[in-house]
Amino acid sequence: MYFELTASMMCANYGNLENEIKQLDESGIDSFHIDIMDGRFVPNYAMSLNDMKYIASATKKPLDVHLMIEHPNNNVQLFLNNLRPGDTVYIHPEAEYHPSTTLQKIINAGMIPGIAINPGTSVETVYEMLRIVKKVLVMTVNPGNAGQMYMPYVGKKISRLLLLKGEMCFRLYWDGACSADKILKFAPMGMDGFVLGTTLLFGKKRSYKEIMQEIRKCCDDID
Ligand code: S6P
Ligand code: MG
Repeated sequence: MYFELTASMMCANYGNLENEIKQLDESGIDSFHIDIMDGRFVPNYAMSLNDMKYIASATKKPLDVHLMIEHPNNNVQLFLNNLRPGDTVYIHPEAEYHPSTTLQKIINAGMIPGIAINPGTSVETVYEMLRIVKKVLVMTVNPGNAGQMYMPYVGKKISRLLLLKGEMCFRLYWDGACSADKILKFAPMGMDGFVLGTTLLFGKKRSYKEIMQEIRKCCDDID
């Protein structure tokens, strides 16, 4: 089966970003995941608007922008102005008073609207938004850093979201500590894609192409 595999660009080598993008592009990655952090909603600063713009200029593949910022409604337009129709923008509903207003801005700009759900956020609190969005990003680690441990209690929430997916018409994605065994376990259950970071793709002694071929082979074997 085919699953969307997206590269978490906060894990890339910024000493040679141009080459990183080229190598990832050629490895068969589907999209580039851009983690924007403001040091307030999460205790870290990661990528910036400028990083996003550069990556957009260096690839034709879609961007998957994950806004981990407080009150995204104030600044989402800055990101939307620099994206191409069909790119995805995820907001965290916990970070906004009226997240549906922000989602509407994303829709009006021609982008794919998404929500990211923290490990401690329950399905009930985002239920109505599941009707608005096209993509749901389940955080399987607390947001803010790469290289963290998977939170096993999120598995139950994934099962519940998978039951709602058909009726509500969204696609479900995994973000955090994505390993081959997690793909093998959760992909057959109905996940649509995975964000690949340091666990599976970055900082290894092998090329992105070699690693991606192995992951694709794994995915092909799933019915
Ligand atoms: C975390 C962020 C993620 C990570 C990615 C890292 O706040 O949203 O996108 O960058 O999950 O992957 P890994 O395998 O290092 O946990
Ligand atoms: Mg992310």
